[in-house]
Amino acid sequence: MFVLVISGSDVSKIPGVSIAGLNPEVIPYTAPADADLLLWGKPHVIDAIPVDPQGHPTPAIITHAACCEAGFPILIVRSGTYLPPVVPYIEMNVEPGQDPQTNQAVSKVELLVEKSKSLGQILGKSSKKIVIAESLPGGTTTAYLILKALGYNGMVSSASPVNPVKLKEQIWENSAQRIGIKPGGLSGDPMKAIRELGDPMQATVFGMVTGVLEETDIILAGGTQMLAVAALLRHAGYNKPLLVATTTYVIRDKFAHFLDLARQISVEIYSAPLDFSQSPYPGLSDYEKGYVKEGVGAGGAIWYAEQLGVTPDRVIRKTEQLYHAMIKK
Ligand code: AAM
Repeated sequence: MFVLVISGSDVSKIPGVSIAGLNPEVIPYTAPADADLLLWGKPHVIDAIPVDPQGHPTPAIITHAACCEAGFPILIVRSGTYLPPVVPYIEMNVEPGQDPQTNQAVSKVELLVEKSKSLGQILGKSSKKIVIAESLPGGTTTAYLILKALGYNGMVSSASPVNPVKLKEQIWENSAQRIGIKPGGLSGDPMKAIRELGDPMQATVFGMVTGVLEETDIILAGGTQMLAVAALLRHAGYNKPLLVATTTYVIRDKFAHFLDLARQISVEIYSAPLDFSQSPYPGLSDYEKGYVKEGVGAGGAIWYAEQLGVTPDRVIRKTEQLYHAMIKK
C-alpha cells in the first residue's frame, strides 16, 4: 500500500518560503493536484500540472509512473489541505497548519494523532508494507523547525535549487521567541513540538506509524520532511527500525545535511537512483541541477517498484512518456 498524505500550512504563504507551485496564488492547489495526478494521471482540481515558477513539473509524475509500471495500490489521506482533491480520499477533518511565528501550528494535535493512529491500525491489518508519502508545500520549513526544537543540527532540503536558508533560520528565531525556547528546547516533548511548530502531515504520519502492527514494514517516503517525522517518533520512544526512502537529488543537495541528520536520528536510508541527465525534456533533465528534487514520495515509489520487480530505469522511461504526453496537450 502506498499512502499519500496531502496537507497545507500557512508557512507556504510566507513570501520566499516555497516554490512548489507556479506562483503564490496556486500553491494551495499543489497538494490536491498532486493527489489527482497520482491517482488519475492528471489534476482535476485545477487544469494544470503543478510546476515551479520555471515550469519544472511536480515529482508526482515520477510516483505516478512507478505506480503505472508496478501497479501498487494507492490511498490518499487529506490532512488539512486548503481545498480537497477530486479523487477519492480519507478525510482527517483538520484545518491547514498555522504560521508558528504568530500562532500554534497544529492546535488539536492529540486528536489528529489519535485519528491517524486508528487509520494506521486499520491499514496495518491489511498491508504487510506501507509506504507513506507527503505533499505539503512549505513542509521543509516546518521540518526545520521540528528538527531544531528537538535539538538536531543540520539544514533541511527544499524544492528550490537555492534553498532559502536565511529565511528558514529567521522563521525559527521568530517562532522560538514566541514560545520562549532555545534549540533542543522541546527534545522531551515531541507533541508540543508539532503543536507549536509543525504541520498536520507530521502529526498524521506520526500517528499512522504508531498505529500499525509490529510485523508491518513502514517506509517513510520523502526527504528531510520525513526525517523530521522520524525524529519525532524517536523522541516519543519509538525504537523500531525506520527506513526513509528519498531520491539521490536530496542526498546530493549541497544546502542540506540529509545523511548527517539521518545518522543522528538513526534511520536507514534508500536513495532512488533517478537519472534524467539524458532526458530530452528540460523540465526533467533540470532535476539534475537541483530543481524540485523529491516530493509526493517519488523516492519511496521507486523503492516500492523495485520490490515489485520494476527497475528504476523503467520508471524513468515511463516518467518521460507521461511527461511528453502532458506537455504535448
Ligand atoms: C510536492 N509537489 C511539488 C513539489 N513537492 N510540486 C513541485 N515541486 C515540488 N518540489 P518546500 O518546503 O521547498 O516547499 O518543498 C516541499 C514540497 O516539495 C513538498 O510539497 C514536496 O512534496 C515537494
